[in-house]
Amino acid sequence: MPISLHTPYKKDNNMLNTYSRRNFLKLSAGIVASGTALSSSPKAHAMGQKISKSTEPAKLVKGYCPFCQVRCTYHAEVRNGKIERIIGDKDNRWTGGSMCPKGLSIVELMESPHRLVHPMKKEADGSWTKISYDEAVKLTAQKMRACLDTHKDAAGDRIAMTMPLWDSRESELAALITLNMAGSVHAMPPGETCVSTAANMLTMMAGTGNPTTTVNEILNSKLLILWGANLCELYPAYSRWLVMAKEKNVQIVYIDPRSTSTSNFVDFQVHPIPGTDGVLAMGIINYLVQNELLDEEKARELVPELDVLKEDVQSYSLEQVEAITGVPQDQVIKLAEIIGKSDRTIVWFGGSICRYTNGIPTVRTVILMQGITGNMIGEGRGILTMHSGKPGGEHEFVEAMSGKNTRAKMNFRRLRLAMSKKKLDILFLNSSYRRYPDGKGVREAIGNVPFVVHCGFYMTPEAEISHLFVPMTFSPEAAGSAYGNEKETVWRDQIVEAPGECVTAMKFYSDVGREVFGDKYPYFNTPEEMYNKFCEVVPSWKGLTLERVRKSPDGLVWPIYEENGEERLGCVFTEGKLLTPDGFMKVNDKVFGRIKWTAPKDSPYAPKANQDFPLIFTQGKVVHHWQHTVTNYSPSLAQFSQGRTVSVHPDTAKKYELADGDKVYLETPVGKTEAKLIVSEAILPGTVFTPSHLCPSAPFEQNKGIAVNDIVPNNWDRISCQHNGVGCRLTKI
Ligand SMILES: Nc1nc2c(c(=O)[nH]1)N[C@H]1C(S)=C(S)[C@@H](COP(=O)(O)OP(=O)(O)OC[C@H]3O[C@@H](n4cnc5c(=O)[nH]c(N)nc54)[C@H](O)[C@@H]3O)O[C@H]1N2
Ligand SMILES: Nc1nc2c(c(=O)[nH]1)N[C@H]1C(S)=C(S)[C@@H](COP(=O)(O)OP(=O)(O)OC[C@H]3O[C@@H](n4cnc5c(=O)[nH]c(N)nc54)[C@H](O)[C@@H]3O)O[C@H]1N2
Ligand code: SF4
Ligand SMILES: [Mo]
Repeated sequence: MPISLHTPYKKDNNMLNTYSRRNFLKLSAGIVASGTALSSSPKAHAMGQKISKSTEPAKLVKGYCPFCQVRCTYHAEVRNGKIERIIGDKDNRWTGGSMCPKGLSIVELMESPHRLVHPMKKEADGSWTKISYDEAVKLTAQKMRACLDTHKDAAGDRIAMTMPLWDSRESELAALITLNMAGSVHAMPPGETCVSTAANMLTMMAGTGNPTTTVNEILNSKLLILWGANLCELYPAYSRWLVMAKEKNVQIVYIDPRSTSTSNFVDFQVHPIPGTDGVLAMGIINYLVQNELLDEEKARELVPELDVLKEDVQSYSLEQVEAITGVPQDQVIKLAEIIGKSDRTIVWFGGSICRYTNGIPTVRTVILMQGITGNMIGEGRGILTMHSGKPGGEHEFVEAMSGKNTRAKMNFRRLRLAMSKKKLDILFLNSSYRRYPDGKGVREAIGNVPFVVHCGFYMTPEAEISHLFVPMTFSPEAAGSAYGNEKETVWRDQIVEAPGECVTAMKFYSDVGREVFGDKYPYFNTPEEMYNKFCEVVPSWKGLTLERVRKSPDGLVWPIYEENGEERLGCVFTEGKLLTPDGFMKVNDKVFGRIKWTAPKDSPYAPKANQDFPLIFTQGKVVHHWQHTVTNYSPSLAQFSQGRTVSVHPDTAKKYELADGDKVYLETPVGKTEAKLIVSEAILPGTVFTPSHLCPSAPFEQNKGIAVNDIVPNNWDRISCQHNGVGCRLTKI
């Protein structure tokens, strides 16, 4: 029998305590104030430790956190070549000077005894040999030259790269230039596995792939909808914006199947069954139409095809919405009334609404909802996203430096196929491969590539499957620029020296490029040199000069077209029009057709679902870890992990005769892993949640675990890789 998905939801008021957030915050404060030793490992250095007795005066150097897109800026106190303290920059208007322990863990990660600081080459028998940096560059260049000589013009399709959230824009640009010089355009951005559906749909429907406004505008709004955006845990330093919004009486609504720390800041939360947000949005639009809460004339100003939309949503009655989303009708009415009555609404998209096979229609419907209610353009209106904000100009620059390339770009799916068919010669693996669904299949595909280079920090699963390892600098060890969620560009100076032969990706790719292409390669000696050239070449960067960016405590918001031009915050539709070619939003799209919702693939509530897997699988990020790799090497952060856990509602536990603390197998149709059961009212009945950060090579037991994507099938929506919504089951061990 399928599990009831309509059990009334009760909020777990003890959630914050059980999550030990208090300890977490205490830790954060402790590190900032004193650098107190909090390490759980005798081997490791604590964050900001090794305070020297020398009287050498401390130096303050500006930096920024390399992790989440809040991009906290800080001053590092440096003495005797070591960071003693990291102090959040109180003049940063986005963060107010706060930082979270992930950012502060950078010192520990840099000083980790597990860090690899020399290039290594894998021998035929699988053992590693230490080599020099010059040898690593020469070996890579030789492989690249051989590929170019053998395959000529076709070589461009035999070389590819996966990209991380880089230590700096200059590293990313150098990597792209080297790739482009070899004729390849096959660089896989992390965005592809992230919020790319939201970014692409925003481009298609509003003409900008970025957030359409900046976070300060929520203070001008009347309603903020956090649609699957777990803001407090995933952008911790942004919680203050929710506090400020509440002080201004902005109503805050949260849509998430789980209660999280974010729930404590909101006025109203609905808990849809995972993957059904599209139906919720269609139901809301239908309700607005049926109950005359929509000014149709105004709606047509941005959405001339309103009648088509009305037709697409008309079957989503309140009964139908409740049946599919599990949200009780009175809550759907309440939500629709709140939305219908607000003339200043900002929607903040979480990545989760992209992480299902029906991400495209879901995102489109919510954007249309903003469009028809007059909430796309102007103060206090628009759409924000988690991870976006990337300023434009990169392609212009890469082309200007290394020529146009008209080759059609593969997505990761096609690249994976090329690897399986042994059609790829060189892979620059600059990310985890564990970020893609069906991690085991991806690993197997990479196994067919004869030369895999991994740039990284530790002996991770990616290093293990590579032929060449090149050690990278952590962010305080080199200068460079980066961007944050508000499209703000920040600059950091070099704070300390890098150990061993660690280099920036900028240096490695530039050195390989020069070795292969000689003087034809556009070589920059320093990140400063490249940054200045960028501003010279890309018109939208003319006003983002290094001098200005360096001075600013929180970065400058892109674009600024004039030298000394004014920085613009807020709505990007400055002319009062969308940036699409005709200024309208489409309902019947040439590529994606009309708005239509289908259940996520392999979901237990899809038609013809496999009833052997009756629970809905979801996973996601946790406040105390950054992605799936590096922070797993921080002892201080490890103490907040509990290993592989799986959370379920008490009703679910009862139904399957499971109890809190039980050891269970979490199993999907493609694999299983051991987990510890957490019974909590913070999650919707019928759904399971497991954290995504664990890493098989983590040096701490609490962080060790198979990659969660090893048990996620190879299902995507047409743009984003999707990770959620598949059926799963729990069995007691
Ligand atoms: N601590 C920490 N912070 C991070 C990161 C990190 O690794 N660690 N990574 C950064 C990056 S790159 C990104 S892209 C962002 C991602 O930020 P988010 O997209 O906010 O992150 P997720 O944890 O994937 O999902 C957020 C919430 O979606 C809920 N959810 C799951 N399924 C559904 C659904 O079907 N509908 C709705 N409405 N909600 C659902 C989950 O319960 C979860 O609470 O976080 C950034 N911040
Ligand atoms: N199961 C599951 N999968 C997910 C997600 C999830 O929540 N759950 N989230 C998705 C999202 S939102 C994202 S953004 C992606 C993130 O996925 P990834 O970008 O793969 O993230 P990481 O696990 O941090 O791995 C990055 C690796 O890149 C390398 N690296 C880091 N910094 C640098 C650098 O400056 N230079 C170079 N050369 N290398 C560097 C390090 O070796 C590190 O191991 O994962 C996606 N996949
Ligand atoms: S909130 Fe984000 S940017 Fe700020 S310190 Fe934490 S991880 Fe880094
Ligand atoms: Mo992301």
